[in-house]
Amino acid sequence: GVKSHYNAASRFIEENVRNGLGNKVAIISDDKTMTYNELLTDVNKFGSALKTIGVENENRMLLITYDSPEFVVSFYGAIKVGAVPIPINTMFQPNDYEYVLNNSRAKVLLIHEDFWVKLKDQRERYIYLKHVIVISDQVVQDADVTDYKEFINRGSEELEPFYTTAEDTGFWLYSSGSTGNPKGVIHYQKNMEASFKNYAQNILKMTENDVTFSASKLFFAYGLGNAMYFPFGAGGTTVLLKDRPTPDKIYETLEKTKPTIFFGVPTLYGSMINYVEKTGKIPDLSSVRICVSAGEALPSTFIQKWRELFNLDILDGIGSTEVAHIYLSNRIGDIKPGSTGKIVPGYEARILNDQSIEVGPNETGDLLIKGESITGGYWCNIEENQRKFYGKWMHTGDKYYQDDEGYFWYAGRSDDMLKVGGIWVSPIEIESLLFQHDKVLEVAVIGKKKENNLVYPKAYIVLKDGVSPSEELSQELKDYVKTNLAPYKYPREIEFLDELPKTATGKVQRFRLRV
Ligand code: 3SK
Repeated sequence: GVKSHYNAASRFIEENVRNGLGNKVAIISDDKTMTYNELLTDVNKFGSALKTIGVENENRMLLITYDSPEFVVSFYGAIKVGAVPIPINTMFQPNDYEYVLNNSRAKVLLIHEDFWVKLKDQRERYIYLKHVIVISDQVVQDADVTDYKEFINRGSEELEPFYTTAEDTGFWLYSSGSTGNPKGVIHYQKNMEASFKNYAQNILKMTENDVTFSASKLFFAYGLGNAMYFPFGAGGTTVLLKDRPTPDKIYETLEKTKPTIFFGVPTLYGSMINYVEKTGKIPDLSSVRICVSAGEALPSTFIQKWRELFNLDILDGIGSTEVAHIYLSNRIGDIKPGSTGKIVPGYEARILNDQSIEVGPNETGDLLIKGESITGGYWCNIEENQRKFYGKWMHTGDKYYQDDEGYFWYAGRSDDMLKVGGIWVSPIEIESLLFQHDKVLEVAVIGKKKENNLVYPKAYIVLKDGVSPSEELSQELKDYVKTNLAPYKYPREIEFLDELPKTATGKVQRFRLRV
């Protein structure tokens, strides 16, 4: 028989209205606010408008939009009718979008016009795409697409949730791989509730009095929890910022909107600290009760500096797109600077050696995680699924050790992936692109550590005969990466070599470049 009814849009939107929070502000965005009543109405309208264009349960919809009410409305509107929203990185390049559109077989694309102008000329390459809905400040005139405002007004204000169960697909996210293309990570309807309970309630003690602000965008798994399903799970309020999260913008937003929880990544905390040191102005963060960092290990100096500047703690943790959110974390009142803290209740961890035997304290091994919010697997990717999942356990790809007191310490990756500014970057992808440049003979990309242990991509390049190294060429190659891949992937440093270190069989010895 069919399992009992559970729909995540009912849980995260409707339930707040049923609980008497209808007139409460759910979203603060630019100078506008949206109450839970208004949000529910728009979710219903969007969901029923999807039905008017023939969208059915399990059909997929790609979202390429800024952090905005439209993101939230369309995400939950799709879930309410049993369809599957897939938020996508807005820093991707057109070939990445072509890949995810075709790989996901999305029927519908919801896109801000700033991104659509870069894609529309190749529409015939998106083989499964039937409908494009464009968000714009103006009325969109193009006959091949539908204007968001016009679209949502087709829908009815009343909408019954589709009969989904907790184990139906709720949403997908795409996660970058060390080789090849991004992988579609399938999350169930129940997974948002599981990570809300495990992390937002147990660790952050989130309640309806909380106002969240995340510098990391909603299309990241980190941002999606921070700024959407955590605050809505608690009946709280989220602050959404459309702009790029620069330190001045972040401080301005913090002072203006007065959140109680702030979420960032280590490089951002670093530049926010620099900004204060440079300008000599201490912004007013008195509304904030706790700050969170994830993405990569937070240098302990940042924890100390932040305390000195703002009298605030930063909780460092680690999560993944596959787990939906954070599974190892420091706790309020229990922070061991430099460590990733302890296991979040609701998850279990194992550290295994090369023979798959569990290691003792202070021994480094591969970290595996088990818990309720973990993905059902990657879409159409048998090989990665077999490599990554082992019964209920998932290989994180991270090396860790646990100290005598039970705190976890990050000890590197088991593959070549780098975290740059909290975002996965594949050195192999950068190498493959640079290799196509007509002046490049050989290339190897590694993660170079700055003095605070944060990592950036560095490329070692052997040039073709007759090409001379120069500052201009170095800039040309950096720009080449910036314009052909998501810009944050470009190598911050390039070193020209006469040859790359290699084994007798010709394999590049990256470890010799890493020193
Ligand atoms: O990068 C992380 O640590 C992270 C945290 C929460 C959710 C998703 C991710 C990738």
